[in-house]
Amino acid sequence: MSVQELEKIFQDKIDREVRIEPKDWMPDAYRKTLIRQISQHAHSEIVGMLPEGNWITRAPSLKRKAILLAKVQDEAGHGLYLYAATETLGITREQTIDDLHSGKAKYSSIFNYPTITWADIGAIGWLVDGAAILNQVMLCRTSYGPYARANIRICKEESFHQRQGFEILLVLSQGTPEQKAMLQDAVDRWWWPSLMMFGPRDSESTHSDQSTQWKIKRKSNDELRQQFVDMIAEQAKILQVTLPDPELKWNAEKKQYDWGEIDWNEFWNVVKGNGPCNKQRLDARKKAHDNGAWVREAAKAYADKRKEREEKEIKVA
Ligand code: BYC
Repeated sequence: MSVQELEKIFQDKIDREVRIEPKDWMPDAYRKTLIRQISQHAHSEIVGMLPEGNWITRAPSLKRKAILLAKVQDEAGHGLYLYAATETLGITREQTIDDLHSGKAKYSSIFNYPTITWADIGAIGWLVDGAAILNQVMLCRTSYGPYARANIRICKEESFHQRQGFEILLVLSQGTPEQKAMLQDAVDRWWWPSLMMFGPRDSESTHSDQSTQWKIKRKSNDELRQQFVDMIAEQAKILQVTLPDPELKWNAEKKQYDWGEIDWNEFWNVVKGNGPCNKQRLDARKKAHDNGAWVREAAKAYADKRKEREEKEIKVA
């Protein structure tokens, strides 16, 4: 069969909403796009453990500490489902992780900002997990089976993450003037970076058109961002916080919020590696990977021994 015929069968499947599975034929560019996006998603989950992990030892109570520990562990689990999904596309986990460490692969810009106060942990749950859910709910229906199924599991845990963040902030919003100020300061710092999570404007997005045709993406960067603003602007009223955008205003005609301009220079600067914590995050990941080398060696030695023993047993039988 010619490549054109195979491509036609592939696109027909996508158009009929049939999921693509690892052993199905797929165009090289589809495979490459998925490896890029799923591995970057996995890296975001793993690097994303660092800003919150920073507060595990300083959580204000035993209950808060237990919840935060569970959340950070969930993020590790998400990373693992996603690395496994990436491997189904024919790339090794080692290569994927090397690409992160060498700076070739990206991870979400949001994790390059510092967590300065306890309110930042609430703001991450509310805003960062809130933004991630909108994107990941869409990805539950993405055309590649293993990625869609990983996102279904992720979303179940992610909704708990957002609620725990909102609840942290709700408690602060009913606290002392200092606590209220700490809440407002965290929202001021996390609002714009959260909007940047959805990626560049549609007109600047390099992959969107093709990814939409392949149904990897089902909503555009700008559509999801607008959905996020409309959701958060309402929830902010309950927390009695102001979102730091003087242009934010309900537009009754459009039935959505109008809002100001993202600082795209800041976004690209962070994406290119020059954000406040990029170096610190990558250094921490590399150090953790190096420190874990002996665990990987021991696991491999054990697996080799087991295989050898099983082969011997088969021979004897
Ligand atoms: N940061 O053509 P575009 C979590 C890059 S973690 C950095 O629109 P696409 C959590 C983009 O990669 C979950 N780079 O791309 C964890 C591309 O560059 P390359 C995070 C960005 O792929 C712990 C270029 O800009 N979620 O929830 O069509 C604690 C052009 O963009 C960003 C995911 O990872 C960015 N923000 O659309 C708490 C979702 N945005 O690759 C929470 C999975 C864009 O050509 N990813 N770029 O060098 C996606 O859904 C899509 O990849 C995006 C971008 C919507 C992000």
